[in-house]
Amino acid sequence: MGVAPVTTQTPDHQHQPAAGGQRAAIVGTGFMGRVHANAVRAAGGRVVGIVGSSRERAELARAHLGADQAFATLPELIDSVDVDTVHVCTPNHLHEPVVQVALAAGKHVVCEKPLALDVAAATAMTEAASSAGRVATVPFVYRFHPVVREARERVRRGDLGQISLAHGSYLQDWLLYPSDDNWRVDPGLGGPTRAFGDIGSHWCDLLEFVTGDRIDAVCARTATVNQRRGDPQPRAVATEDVVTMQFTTAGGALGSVVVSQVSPGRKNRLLLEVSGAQATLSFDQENPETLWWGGRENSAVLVRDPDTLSAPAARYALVPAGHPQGYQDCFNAFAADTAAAVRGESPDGLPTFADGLRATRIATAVVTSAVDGSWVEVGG
Ligand code: SOE
Repeated sequence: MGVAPVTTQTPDHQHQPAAGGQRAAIVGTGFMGRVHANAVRAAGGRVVGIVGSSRERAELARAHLGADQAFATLPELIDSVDVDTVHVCTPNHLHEPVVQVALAAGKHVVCEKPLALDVAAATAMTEAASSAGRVATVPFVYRFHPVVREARERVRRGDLGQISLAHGSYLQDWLLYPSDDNWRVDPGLGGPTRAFGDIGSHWCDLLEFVTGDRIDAVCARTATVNQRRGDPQPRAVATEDVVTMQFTTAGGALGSVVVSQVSPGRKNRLLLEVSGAQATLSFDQENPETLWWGGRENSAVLVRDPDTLSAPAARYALVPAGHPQGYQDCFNAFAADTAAAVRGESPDGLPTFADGLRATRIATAVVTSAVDGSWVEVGG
């Protein structure tokens, strides 16, 4: 992926968002690039350019993603077309250099998670976005399920009572077999934690988003179930397939989470359950149209019904109950709120680089704990 230093000064007019939507550039030609492209268009924007690891790959992806033009490097794209926002969908090790190039050119940025390979890089990116005065967001998109907003609103109102316990899991199976492989497996490209950085980060973000509480210390164990991967030439694997983590929160709750990319039959099974003095809430990302609300006398399954949800949740309910919404809708809402932030609005609950930095701090504490076998303060 080309990230040579930017040599051009950005004309002032390029800082103005296009009327009617964002002019977006996408860096990266994989699955996530397609999801971002769909979201940009759904939010009324246009994908004006795509950058790939080579001109040929970019050109192949251009037609597939419906982008206007293909480029081999980001500086080349920035020099050639007017762009408001750069979406960084590269392997993780390129997030920092690509983001820095985009910010130096005065662009707003959306960067995939994990934001960076370590806390120093995530801090530098967050500070660079802040001093550039640009919008910088991270797609922790499960925040945009309407029933997640409902859960958060009920916690805010005090309906749950004092929270004592939080637990759950994020389970997948796409790396089940030793022949399953991906760039995320390589720590040089994906970072020192794979399962936790990739999907455990989503769980922790959702917990902190819904409860408003913060994980303050962790004690983790990791295991690499498939010690060798690759077909036809297996190689040693240095990143974990599964993680178990216990934690405490600043608000005094206890919790635990199980993270796995080798759980047969589980695809994106993010389960979050939180118990307070009055009620328990339970959210399952694979069934995101409902929220379980437990009480000592009565329990209920709440339906994503725009007519009955609280206002902050109904805002994200696009269609009547019974017509399911899903993952791409979350991404579309995230892109729409990012565009609103670029216009100077402050959408509630928009995940920013500060949240990406926060996730990197937690992931780093998990890695340290798994090595040391001790409880580790998250800090920050
Ligand atoms: C792969 O594990 C992946 O695409 C993650 O990177 C996403 O963040 C998650 O939403 C789905 O699974």
